[in-house]
This record gives sequence, C-alpha cells and structure tokens, in this order.
Amino acid sequence: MELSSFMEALERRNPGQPEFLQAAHEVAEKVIPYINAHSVYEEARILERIAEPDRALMFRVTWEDDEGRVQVNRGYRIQQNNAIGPYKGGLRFDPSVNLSILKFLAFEQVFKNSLTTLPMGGGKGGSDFDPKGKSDAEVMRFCQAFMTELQRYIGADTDVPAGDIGVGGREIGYLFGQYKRLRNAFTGVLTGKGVGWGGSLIRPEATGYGSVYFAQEMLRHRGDDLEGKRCVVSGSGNVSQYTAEKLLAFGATVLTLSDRSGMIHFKDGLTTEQLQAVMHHKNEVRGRLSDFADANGLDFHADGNPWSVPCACAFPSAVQNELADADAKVLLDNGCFVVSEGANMPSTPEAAHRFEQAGICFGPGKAANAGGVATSGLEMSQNSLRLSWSREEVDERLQGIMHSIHETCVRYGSDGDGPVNYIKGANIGGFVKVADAMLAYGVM
Ligand code: NDP
Ligand code: 2IT
Repeated sequence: MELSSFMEALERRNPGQPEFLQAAHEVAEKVIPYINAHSVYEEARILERIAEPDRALMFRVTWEDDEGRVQVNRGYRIQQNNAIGPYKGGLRFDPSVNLSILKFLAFEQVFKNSLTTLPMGGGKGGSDFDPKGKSDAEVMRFCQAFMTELQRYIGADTDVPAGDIGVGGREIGYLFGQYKRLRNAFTGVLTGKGVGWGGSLIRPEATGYGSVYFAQEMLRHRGDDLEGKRCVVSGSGNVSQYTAEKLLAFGATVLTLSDRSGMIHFKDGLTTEQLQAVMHHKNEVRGRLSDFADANGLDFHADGNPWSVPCACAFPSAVQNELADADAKVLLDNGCFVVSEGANMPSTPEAAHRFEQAGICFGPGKAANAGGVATSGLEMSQNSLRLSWSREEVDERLQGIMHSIHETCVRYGSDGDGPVNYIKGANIGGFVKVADAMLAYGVM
C-alpha cells in the first residue's frame, strides 16, 4: 500500500475538504508503513474503511431570533466509526463549521478515543450557528431546534455528543433538556452535563488538565518536570483555562492567553487571581480579551500570537492550524522543547514536521487532549452505574488514562535510542485496536 495512491483516491472522493485530507494524510503517513508490515490490515482495506464515515448526516435547523426573524442554519453529525463503542465526540458551533472541518474532527476522534482505553467510537457534529452576540433565549431556541433534528440519530448506546468550540455547559443544558423532553427519557445521551443532572466532576477541567498531565508524562520520560517551566498557552476558552490552572498548580509560569481579538502577554506570569478574572470575563461576561486587557492595564497584542514569547513549553489550545511553520521555527529558536496540543490539529503539517525533526516532546492532539473525551467516557460509565464518583476518583482515573496513553505512544513510537515519536506512536497505537475489532467483524 502506498501513501500517494491512498491519498490520491481520498482526494478524488473528497474534493474541497482540505482539513479532512490534512488529518487523513497525517495518520496515513504513519500508519501505512505499519500496515505494510502487517498485511492482514491491507487485505481487509481497514484504513480505507476508517477514512469513509459510516454516515454523514446534514440537516436544516430553523429557529426564530429575538426580533421574530426566521433564521436558517445547517446542522451536522458525522458518525465516523463505531467498531469499539458508540460514536462519541463533540459538537462545534462556529460560523467556520463545514463538512471538511467536522470530517477531520470525526476522523481524529476515532484514533483519540481508541487511545483512551475506553470503549468509544468516533464522531463529531455541530453547526455554522454563531453563539457570539446571541441572547440566552436565542441560543436556547437554536439548541432546541438543533436537537429536534439530531435526536433521531443519537442515543446513549448509539452516539453520545458533547461540547467543543462554542458548546459549553449552557448549550449542553439546552440540548439535553430538549432530548429529554422529546424522548421522555433521562439517559446518558450527552456528556459535559451539569453535576446535578448526570454530569461528572472534573469533566469541565479534563481536557486542560489532561494536556498538562500529558506534558508532564513527556517531561518525566526525559527525567524532567514542569515545575518552574515558562509556558505559553493559546486560546482562553475551556481547554486553555484549565490548562493554565493546572500549570499554575504544578508550579509552572503561564506567560500568555489569547482569543480572536489577540494575545495578552503576562510578563511576570499569570496569577491565580488574574486567571479567575479571565474565567469570569470569558464564561460569564462572554467578552473579548482586548477589553479585559484594556480594563486591567495588561500588555495586549492585537496581531500577536503566543508563539513569539520565549518559553520552554507551548500549549496550543484554540483552533486547527493556529501554529504555522514560521511559528514552530520561532518556538524552537527560543528553546521550546515541549508542545502539548490541547486543540485538535493546531499545528500545520509543516510545523508538526519541524517539531518531529527537532526531536522535541511533541504531543499531538489525539494523545495530548484525549483527557476530555476520556472523562466523557467516565461520565458515561457513571450514568450507566447511576452513580457519581468523587473529584479525587475521577481525577485519579484521568491521570491513569493519560499515563497509559503516554505508554502506548512510547510503545509504538520508539525508534531505538532516539526520542519518542509521539505522532507515530499515537497514530499506530490508536489504529491497532480499531483495526483489530473491524477484522473480527468481517466485511461490512
Ligand atoms: P471554547 O469555545 O471554550 O474556546 C475556544 C477558544 O479558542 C477561544 O478562546 C476562542 O476565542 C479561540 N478561537 C476559536 N477559534 C479561533 C480562531 N479562528 N482564531 C483564534 N482563536 C480562536 O472551545 P474549547 O476550549 O472547548 O476548544 C478549544 C480547542 O480544543 C478546539 O480545537 C477543540 O476542538 C479542542 N478540544 C476541546 C475539548 C473539550 O473538551 N472542550 C476536548 C479536546 C479538544 P474567542 O473567545 O475569541 O472565541
Ligand atoms: O475533541 C474532543 O475530543 C472533544 N471535543 C470532546 C469530545 C467528548 O465527547 O467529550
């Protein structure tokens, strides 16, 4: 099996889907040599089958805004692969959402969920709806209309959505309420629920905490530690906030946060009080960092990104392709040697390749940010048991899962005495479990 012919066939069938093709290329590049060494996967055409979603659902979402005007959006759910468990993955509400972006995310999710050790298949969904600038009532009406369509396709044993960009606790509440109303069933059909109505403690924190635990695993593997390290974080949403919180708890210095308006440089390091204020501003006020920086006299760079600030560790935690090759070069030139991807595919292929060549600790998103979906898996377990575990118990399981993901990466990504290739390790490690299940089921 050749990478070029695999990609040519994929490009022919999926024109105009650059993000999906980018994600598929990254996986195929690492997995095809492994497949060639294990011909059973090639004969059964496992990679071709994983790259074709089981189904891709698209539907109209019609709702009324506060002025009574009719609004039309598009909803999606990509059910990529359920070989090892129900489809599982987030919902993204953002004007940029399209089929290519959701297919990339659903494809990544298959490998990520496999790495978590929990029984979850891969899926992703969302809408081009923009929650920004909308009233709570508008967000509620949109979520209800969206779920009215989505509920046909999901279920606690079928497909279990959660949050992603633009979908947090508020949206999950409206979505879950509407599912419960329409189906007259209180089930674990969504994760990221509030703790009083079936949610898990630590789920809001889990992606950020997990990304920091993964960085700590990579450092420990080299006999090093996060304490005292200078760190840059991009984004200021759910993942970034709890990445920053855990970094502070580990005694690291957090130098930056960002959003679509630009970047704040905390020259003396972000304090716990500043982080709390940022959380309030982003989660309650739903404001921009530019206004927060103005009000607090902070060093703000409208055109800046965090990668120009000298650091040892970088946590790209906002959006795909936010870290380009030139940024990777600047990071490396400034001595950065740990990158833990809180976001999905934040590094462009050129940037990831540069990190790989440099032999630094580069944790790709499907490994580094898997703590979020892993804790969603723990929420599903608790829902099935009709029990709630304590904070300590969930956090301990999360740490155990991040440790085990790191071990899988080391197992499949070690080349002799060289540095661990985490891209290779995560892709092959994620592939094998799904591939073996598909082999067991025969041709379908
Ligand atoms: P949020 O919506 O909470 O936050 C997103 C953050 O990224 C915001 O600060 C937002 O800025 C910024 N951002 C979004 N788009 C852009 C853009 N085009 N350019 C610059 N900044 C941008 O989302 P999450 O924190 O949940 O998600 C962040 C990333 O982590 C995503 O890639 C997501 O797929 C990934 N992820 C999330 C998981 C989760 O459990 N939530 C799990 C695993 C991965 P602004 O505030 O201005 O909108
Ligand atoms: O990208 C991701 O892993 C998520 N947005 C979390 C998915 C989930 O089901 O918790």
